[in-house]
Amino acid sequence: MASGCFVTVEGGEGAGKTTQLAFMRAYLEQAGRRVTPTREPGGTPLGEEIRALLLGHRHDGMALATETLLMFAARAEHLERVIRPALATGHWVLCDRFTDATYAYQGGGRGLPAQRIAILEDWAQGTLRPDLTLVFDLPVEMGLERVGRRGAADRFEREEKAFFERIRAVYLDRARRHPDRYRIVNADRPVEAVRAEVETILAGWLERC
Ligand code: T5A
Repeated sequence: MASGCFVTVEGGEGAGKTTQLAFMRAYLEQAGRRVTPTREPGGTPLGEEIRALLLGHRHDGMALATETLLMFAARAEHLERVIRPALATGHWVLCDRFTDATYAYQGGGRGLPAQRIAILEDWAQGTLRPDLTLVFDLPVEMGLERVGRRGAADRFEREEKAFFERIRAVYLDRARRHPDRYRIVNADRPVEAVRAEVETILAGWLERC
């Protein structure tokens, strides 16, 4: 059976990833594809427990190495139990954040050298990389305003604006350096306009997976 397509969605806080991922799922299912939607950190029972440790406030100030290794611990479990099995049975895997988020947040945001992340990436993933990564881009203030309306901030959402500017810069840099894999989507538009562009991108990939 053909391997499925591995699609990740990335971007800063409140970029609309979760909103668009639901539309992406519906679009692909209508096109007759089998889809596994999932997210990081999380996506497995163990991963969701790790997510609670990472996003909650019980361990405010955890060491950067701890934070990074927990992201990859959740990711290793996710790859083994969900992502690889789904791809192997021909599913499209739609993942709300993946390793680009580690480069952006722990690398750009917190200053961990990218080479360290690359070592963990190679170890946990082997040669597996997303086929397509959509980077939802919008001004930092706008994304924070969107998530601010939701109420209590998680451990990352409490960071200062400069932290999110560095994250945005890493995403844009990675996307521009590898245009074959990444698509930058202007997320500073109404939901339906973003959706239309995303569906056009996906339409171009239906032939490939
Ligand atoms: N993280 C994650 C790391 O540090 N390293 C890693 O390796 C990984 C994998 C995850 C956190 O973990 C960090 C990054 C994150 O800080 P999360 O709660 O999953 O935490 O955070 P996000 O992925 O940022 O999820 P959010 O829900 O905050 O943002 P989304 O999914 O981008 O946005 P969404 O769709 O929920 O929309 C937010 C709000 O905006 C509205 C929606 O209705 C909603 O109210 N909205 C729009 N409003 C106007 N116009 C549009 N086009 C809109 N689209 C959505």
